[in-house]
Amino acid sequence: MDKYMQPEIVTNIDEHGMEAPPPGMYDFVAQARSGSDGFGGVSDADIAQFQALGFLIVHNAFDAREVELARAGLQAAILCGGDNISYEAAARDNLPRLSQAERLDSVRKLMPIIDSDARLRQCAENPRLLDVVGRILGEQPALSQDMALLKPPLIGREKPWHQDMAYFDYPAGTTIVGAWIALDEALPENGCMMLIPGSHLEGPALHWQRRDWQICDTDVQVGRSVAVPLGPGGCLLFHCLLQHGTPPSRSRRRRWALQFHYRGASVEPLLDSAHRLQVFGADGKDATC
Ligand SMILES: O=C(O)CCC(=O)C(=O)O
Repeated sequence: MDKYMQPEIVTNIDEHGMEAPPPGMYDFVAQARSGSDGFGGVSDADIAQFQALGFLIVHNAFDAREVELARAGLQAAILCGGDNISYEAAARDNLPRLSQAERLDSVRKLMPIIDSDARLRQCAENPRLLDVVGRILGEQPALSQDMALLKPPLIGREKPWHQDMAYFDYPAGTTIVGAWIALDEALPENGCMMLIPGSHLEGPALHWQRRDWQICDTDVQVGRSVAVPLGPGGCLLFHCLLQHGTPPSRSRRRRWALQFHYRGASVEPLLDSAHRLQVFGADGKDATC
């Protein structure tokens, strides 16, 4: 059908009653594939690329055995059923009736994770990862947040476009490095990362409470968006002001990932969110969404 003949979309509520992103929110102009091979292959030019573009891809950052251990750790943490687990809305009402296999494909997020299983802590404390993050930060890294982000087949929702710094309470100018580690192949169709190269140099964007705490859909420059497909064990390192998000899953393939955030060890968090909300929130500003 000619695209101009398509019926007007009258609702953006998906079949699970959740608000879906507007069409085109996760279109992309390119796929970023070039990166270093292993943390040991990260050169000074790669670190300079991180500073210029706000991200760095490390393929094969974790080997197959390390990925298997992390998956097993995550599986054990899910089946323990701790209160660090958030489920996809589409599965929440059915939890008591789900088999173990179905339960594994109903989880959206676990946070925190490193105290749930030693195999997950080992990923966060991987010396090769810490060495590269330390080179980016210019000082010894300290872990400031740890989580697992799961995109269950077909029901995995989007993570709307945002900047991670809009979630963190640190003094202005603090750099936090995110490490997003794929435990499955991550592709556009099962929810790989999408990002806007260089957007970390454009400063804080206003965030709004909409489908999530997010950048206004109409403020996202989708025409600059780049998808970052990764193989299992691949790692995306990214700056805390880089605009990014992940699309809903439209695939039968699960997408599990770990995400760790590191600050410089000398940086102390702020005691409340007043500064963050003043910078990233719209209150008192002449802005609409
Ligand atoms: O893994 C995802 O789906 C979203 C990750 C992300 O952007 C975040 O949690 O900040």
